[in-house]
Amino acid sequence: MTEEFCGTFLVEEIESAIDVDAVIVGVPFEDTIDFYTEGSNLAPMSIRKSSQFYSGQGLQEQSIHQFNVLDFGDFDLELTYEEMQNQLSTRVKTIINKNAIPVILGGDHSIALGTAKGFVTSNQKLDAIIWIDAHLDLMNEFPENNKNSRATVLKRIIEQKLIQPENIYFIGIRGHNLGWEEVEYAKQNKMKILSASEVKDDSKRNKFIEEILRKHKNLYVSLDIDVLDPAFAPGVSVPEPGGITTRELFEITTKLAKGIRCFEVVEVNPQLDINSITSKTAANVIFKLFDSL
Ligand SMILES: [Mn+2]
Repeated sequence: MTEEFCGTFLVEEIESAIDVDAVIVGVPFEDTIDFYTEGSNLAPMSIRKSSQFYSGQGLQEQSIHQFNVLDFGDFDLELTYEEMQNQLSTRVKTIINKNAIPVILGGDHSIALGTAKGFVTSNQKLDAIIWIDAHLDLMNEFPENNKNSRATVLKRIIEQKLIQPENIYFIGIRGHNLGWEEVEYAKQNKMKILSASEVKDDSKRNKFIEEILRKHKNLYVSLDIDVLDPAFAPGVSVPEPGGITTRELFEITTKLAKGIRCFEVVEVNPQLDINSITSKTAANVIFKLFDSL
């Protein structure tokens, strides 16, 4: 049985819905590459369950309870990459065309190709992608011979011309797990990077976000939860030490909130988690978003 995200209403279709502010969509898709530990396909249900642990109400009046938020449940588990992309892009497009915000629960990061396609085919213009992540996800193939993994997905989004590379902003990049080819690719194509250590600098962080909001209106924010330090989010497939704090992530999403037209959180891996803290954190990022919309 599907348990809805706290503060939302479970629905089986959204075509007939009116005055919707946001729609939760679960995409329990995970590639079958041996390199990664399985488990991110368990994330949508785990995040929903974790959300039920909370009231959803914070210190300020505005909360998820002031909005009409629907929960569309999860996609089937057994979809191929192609099928998942088609279903996700159709759903994202339908939601954006209703002037509502898709709030997508992944899944691994490879789902983002479907999200980006959905945004681009909607009646809204995709102005910028904000990739909040420890990694660039710009590898051509990773692992070898695989062009559709969580490490290559942003490269595919660019190749399919869904976004101009200079309208891509990275937040939280770090570690020693990057490919030199992707670092060069990002630089050559003038993508903007706020590294994890720069996130720590309040003025640098605020300047970076203000520039995004000054230049762009309709944002697609793709949050890979491994941007957080593994101490804050241990349940991820590719942990990188030296990450940002949950508090810093809240600062970032709060500031970006007004520009967000599409939001996703990916890479929660309940199989590797400790006391569901990563799922609970993901649920709270979503609560926090509604506090500031
Ligand atoms: Mn990623």
